[in-house]
Amino acid sequence: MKVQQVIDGLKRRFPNEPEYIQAVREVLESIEDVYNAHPEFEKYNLIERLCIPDRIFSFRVTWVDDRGNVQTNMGYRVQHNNAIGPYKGGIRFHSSVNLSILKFLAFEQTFKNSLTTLPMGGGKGGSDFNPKGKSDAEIMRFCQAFIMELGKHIGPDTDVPAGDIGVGGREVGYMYGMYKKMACENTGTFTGKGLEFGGSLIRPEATGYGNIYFLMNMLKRKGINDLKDQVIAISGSGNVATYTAQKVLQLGGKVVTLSDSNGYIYDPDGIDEEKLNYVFELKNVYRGRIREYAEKYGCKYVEGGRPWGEKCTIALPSATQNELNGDDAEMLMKNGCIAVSEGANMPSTPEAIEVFLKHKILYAPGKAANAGGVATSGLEMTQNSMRLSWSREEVDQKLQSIMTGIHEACVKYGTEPDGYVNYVKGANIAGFMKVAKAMMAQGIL
Ligand code: NDP
Ligand code: 2IT
Repeated sequence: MKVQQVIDGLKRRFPNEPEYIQAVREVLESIEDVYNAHPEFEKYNLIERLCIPDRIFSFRVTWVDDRGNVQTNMGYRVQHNNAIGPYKGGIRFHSSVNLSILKFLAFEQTFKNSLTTLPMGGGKGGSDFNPKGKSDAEIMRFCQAFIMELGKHIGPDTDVPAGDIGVGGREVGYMYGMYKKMACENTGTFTGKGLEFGGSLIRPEATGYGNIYFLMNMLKRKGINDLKDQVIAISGSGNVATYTAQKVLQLGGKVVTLSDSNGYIYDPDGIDEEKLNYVFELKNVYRGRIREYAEKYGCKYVEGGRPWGEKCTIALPSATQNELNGDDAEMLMKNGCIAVSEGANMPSTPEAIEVFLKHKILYAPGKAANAGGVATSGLEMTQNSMRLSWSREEVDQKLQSIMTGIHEACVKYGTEPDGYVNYVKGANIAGFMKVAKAMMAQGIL
C-alpha cells in the first residue's frame, strides 16, 4: 500500500469530501509500515474495504415549524464498519453537516470504538438541521420526522446511535421515544438515554471525564500527578467542554477559556464551580451564548475568535473539527503549552499536529482521548442487555480503566526509538490492528 496512491484514488472518487480525505490520510500515514508488513492485508485489499463505508443512507426529513411552514432537511447515516460489533456512533444536528463530515466521523469512530476494547463497529449520522433558536416543539417534531426514516435501519444488534453536536439528552429522548413506538420494542437502540428509561449514569459526563482521565495518564508518565499548577484552555461550551471543565476543577486545575461558534471568553481568575454551574444553565436551560458569561462576570470576550492565543499550559479543544490550525499550534507552543488532548473529533488540522509532534509535546488525538463517551455508551448497551443499572461509582471505575487501557495501547504501539510517545501513531495502529484482524477472519465481504 502506498498512502499517496490510495489517497489519490479516493480523491478521484470523492472529490468534494476534504474532511473525509483528511481523516483517512492521517490514519493511513500512521499504519503504512504495519500494513505493509502483512502482505495478506494487501492481497485482500483490506485498505479500500476499510476506508469506504459499508453503506450510507440519505433521506429527506420534512417537518412543520411553529408558524405552520413546511421545512425540509437532509438526513444521513453512514454505517462504516461492523467487523467487531454493531455500528455505533453519534448523530449530529448542525447546519454544516454533509457527507464529507459524516464520513470522516464514521471512519474515525471505527478505530475509536476498536480502541475501547468493547464490541462496537463504527457509524455516524446526522442532519443539516440547525437547532439554534428552535422551540422545544420544533425540536421534537424534527426528531420524530428524522427517526421515522432512520428508524428503519437501526436496532440493538445492528446500529445503535447516540448524541453528538446539537444532539443531547433531549433529542435522544425524542428520537428514542418515536423509534420505540415504531419498532414495538424496548431494548435500548440508542445510548445517552434518560436515566428513567435505560440511560447509564456517567454517560453525560463520560467524554469530558474520559478526556481528563486520559490526560492524567499522559501527565503521570512525566511525573505530574494533579492539575494544581495547570492553566487550561478549553474550547466549546457544550456537553464535552463543560464536563471536561468540571473534572479539571475536581483535580485542582484552573480553566481560563470556553467558547462557542460566535466567540470565546477569557477569565484569568478561573472559571470556578459557581461560574461553571452558570454555564451549564446558560447552555442547557436558556440555550444562550457564551458572550453572556463575559457580561455577567465582567471578563474578556472576543467575538469571532478562538482561545488558542491565550496563555495556558494545557489545551483541550472540545468544540468541532479543524478548530485549531498551524498558527494556533505555534502560539500554544510559544506560550509554554505542554499538552493538548482532544475532546472534539479531529479539532487539530494536519499542520497543527505537525507542530505538536515536532515539539514533542504530549498530544492525544480525539480517537483516543475522547473515546470515553462511546465507551460509556458501550457500557449502557451492556446494562440494557442485562436489564440492570450500575452505580455511578461502578461506571466511573470502568470508564477510568478503559481510558487507562487505551493509554497503554497507545504507548505500546506509539513509542518511538527516542522514547517519545507518538499517540497519533499509537492510537491508529492499535485501533487498526483489531479491525483488520476481524475483517481478515471474516472473509471477503
Ligand atoms: P454540543 O452540541 O454539546 O457542543 C458543541 C460546542 O461546540 C458548542 O459550544 C458549539 O457552539 C461549538 N461548536 C459547534 N460547531 C462549531 C463550529 N463550527 N465552530 C465553533 N464552535 C462550534 O456538542 P458536544 O459537546 O457533544 O461535541 C463537541 C465535540 O466533541 C464534537 O467534535 C463531537 O464530535 C465530539 N465528541 C462528542 C462526544 C459526545 O459524547 N457528545 C463524544 C466524543 C466526541 P454553538 O453552540 O455556537 O454551536
Ligand atoms: O464521537 C463520538 O464518539 C460520539 N459522539 C459518541 C458516540 C456514541 O455512540 O456514544
